[in-house]
Amino acid sequence: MVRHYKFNVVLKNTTRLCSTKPIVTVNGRYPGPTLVAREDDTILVKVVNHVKYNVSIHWHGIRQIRTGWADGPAYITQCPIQPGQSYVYNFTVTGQRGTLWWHAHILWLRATVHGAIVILPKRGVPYPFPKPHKEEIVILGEWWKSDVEAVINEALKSGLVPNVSDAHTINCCGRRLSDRAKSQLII
Ligand SMILES: [Cu+2]
Repeated sequence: MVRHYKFNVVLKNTTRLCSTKPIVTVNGRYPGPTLVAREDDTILVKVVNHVKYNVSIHWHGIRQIRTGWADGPAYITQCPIQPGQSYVYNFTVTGQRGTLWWHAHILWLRATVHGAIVILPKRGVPYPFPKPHKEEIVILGEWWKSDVEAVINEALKSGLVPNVSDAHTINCCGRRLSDRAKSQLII
């Protein structure tokens, strides 16, 4: 089966920790849409870039068998998708199942451009563990109050480590880290 997805890369004003900033998203969503496929399916994702940054998307953990050009690392397996341009990722999922994720693979856009990939086993084939009572996707992320591209650019200019995030997120939402938690994380 072929599964079609359309990823519009767009800015979206988003509020966290009582402040609002435009973030780069897929289809205006943070985290982005979930891809669902069954083993042996082909996934076609048309990515249309509506933002000012060059963009590429990596399908993290997918074995790209003879489809290396669909892997996504910008300047390695493809030229990035330029503003106003589009690209169709085309790959088949073989020999693997479970939950993976996709993310932007250029600059620091992956901070907000990411989502889950659910690969179901072939029909009649169970997962290699007892059937769960319920399935839930959990996506852990980090949130910076400032623009993430500014954070990484500042670090590259100064040669110092990038500023730590202001909060962690679980499926989009988060709480500010206490100073104590923050210092524990910086070790
Ligand atoms: Cu990755």
